[in-house]
Amino acid sequence: MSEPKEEFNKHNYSADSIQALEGMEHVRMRPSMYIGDIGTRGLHHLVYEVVDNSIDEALAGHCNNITVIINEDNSITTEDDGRGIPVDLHKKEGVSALQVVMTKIGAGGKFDKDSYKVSGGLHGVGVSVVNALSEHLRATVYRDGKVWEQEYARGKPMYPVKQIGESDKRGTTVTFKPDPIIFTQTLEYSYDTLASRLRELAYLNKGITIHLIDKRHKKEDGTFEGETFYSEEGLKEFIKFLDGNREPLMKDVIAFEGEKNGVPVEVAMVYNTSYAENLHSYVNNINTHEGGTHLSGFRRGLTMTLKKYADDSGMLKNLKFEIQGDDFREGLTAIISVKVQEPQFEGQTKTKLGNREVSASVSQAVSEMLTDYLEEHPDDAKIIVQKVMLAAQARHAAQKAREMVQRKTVMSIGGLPGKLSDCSEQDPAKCEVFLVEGDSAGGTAKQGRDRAFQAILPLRGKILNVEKAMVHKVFENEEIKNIFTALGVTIGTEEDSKALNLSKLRYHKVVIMCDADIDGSHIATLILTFFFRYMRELVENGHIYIATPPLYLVKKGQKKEYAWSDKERDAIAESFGGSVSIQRYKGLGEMNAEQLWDTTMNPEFRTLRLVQIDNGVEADRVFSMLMGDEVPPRREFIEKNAIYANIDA
Ligand code: 0RA
Repeated sequence: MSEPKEEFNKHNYSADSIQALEGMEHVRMRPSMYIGDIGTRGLHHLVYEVVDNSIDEALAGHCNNITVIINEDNSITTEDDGRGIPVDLHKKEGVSALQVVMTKIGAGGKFDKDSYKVSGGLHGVGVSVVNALSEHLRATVYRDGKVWEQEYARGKPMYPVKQIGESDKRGTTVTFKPDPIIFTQTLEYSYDTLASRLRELAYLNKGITIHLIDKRHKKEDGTFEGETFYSEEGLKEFIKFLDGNREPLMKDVIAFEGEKNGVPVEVAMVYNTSYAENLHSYVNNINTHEGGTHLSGFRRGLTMTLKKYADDSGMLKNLKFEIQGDDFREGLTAIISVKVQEPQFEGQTKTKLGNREVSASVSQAVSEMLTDYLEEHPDDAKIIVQKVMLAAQARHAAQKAREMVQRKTVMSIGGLPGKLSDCSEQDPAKCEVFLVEGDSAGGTAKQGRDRAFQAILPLRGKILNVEKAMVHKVFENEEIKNIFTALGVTIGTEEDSKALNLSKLRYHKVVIMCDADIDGSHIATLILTFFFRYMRELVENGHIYIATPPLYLVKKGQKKEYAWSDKERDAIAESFGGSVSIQRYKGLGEMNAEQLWDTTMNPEFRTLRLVQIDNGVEADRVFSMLMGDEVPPRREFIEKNAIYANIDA
């Protein structure tokens, strides 16, 4: 066995390696700068960062299989069958290339600029960041018949890269355990979160096999929980998966794949019977939910091609309305994926593509694929044009309804909904509004609140299911109009009928407060669907919360404590000892004002759950499933996920 030719001596670090060390220290001091946050998102981001490197190997044509293992102790192992990280001496750094990749921030993995590297997470920071934020990491490289290894403690090499054996395998295996000093909120990996992202990656990069194995959960047959993601057809299959709960208007998914002006472009789209527009775009496998030039290129290509087809077909002769861009996208689900060598990301969350040249590439790709499709499928073409005409008609109706909402909001002072019990504080940053299910719970909340900064808006019964309603129905709905006016949010500008104006937002915390039962969680889901579809930025900016009322009150004599789960209830009962009385809260209405304040509204003691969108595509699919027509998948999902399911039985 041989050692790489290098000096490993803490007294003779080169200037560069001292810099590397400082870089790693900086990551530990300012982790959010590199991975977004140090909560559950950042924790999962570590996995994506390593997997991105394996995906790069696959895109370069050197890797077919990637495996992600959640180990029993919540450490992660990723394996790939790529070329393996080089282990030879890195001339400039004077140590093994492996050590450079693992300890130098911004080395990014690849040394030659020409290599075809396009992936790289939102922050695209490289495995060294994962290393810096792990209490322990082991990198094993299978390359040229040999096996090499190096381990690190909080990013620092524990020994020089060494050969540990021989093998004809090829690839890289990395095992890391996130550092509890950094990740103070949670160290537990979510199977579902990882599965959604890996599934997405498999659709975005067809032909790669990605395994997920959860060693924390052994099944009855002795194997572990897990899934394999593989897509033969890429985006076409992604659309089918995404739109599985919607009814398609056409036989086939329309798809394009190719290179336009040096930009690899993939597009897939389908029309369905819904009224929602579902466009998802990616740059280098990153979901660009703020859109950008690739998305505007898609829109332009779509509008121009369909308009031309409709004009030529003569179907528009008797149309009394002018058709607008929006009208072409009602009931449209589409995915646009481009690979850009030097992407410029802009926008609040740096998920908006700025590269000008990409717009024309996508627009041309769409024109080509759509023109061909319409010519070959005249029946589908007719259905699409009819759908567009209906959308134009509905938009005119919606416009009127929207102007009503608008007018009400503008009159703001004195124009607030009668049902809103406002707070006295004027600074939105300090204000909260509780959206409360039902007038009676609304009454209790009104008594229990701190009126200085807490407002109450009671909502009557089940609010409108916006997933199934046409846009103008949504804007005509009394409860929804109240939400817009109470929050001070307006929608629609000259250029974009769906643009939100949040500049007059009246509360920075919007809290959904519903009963802790199946009905309550259904209502909460309806309200969330509304926010997701019509005020998504409010969700993205972290303004939407869910209140968590307790499920039980455990009493013995003077002693009383609330419980939020069966487990907690039993633990409290045991600590009280002897016979205790247990009251189960079926709904908010069973609590008095003081109890509601103590448990659910008082910032000192309550738990608010922040609503976050981890994976926009998955969220879209889940909402379309929960609120759509198909009952069986909805039931299955609720049974699997409803935390309230068992207490209602
Ligand atoms: C640097 C250079 C090369 C590959 C890699 C890094 C690499 C990194 C990771 C991380 C996980 N799996 C990986 N696989 C490869 C190019 C290798 C060459 O030119 O031989």
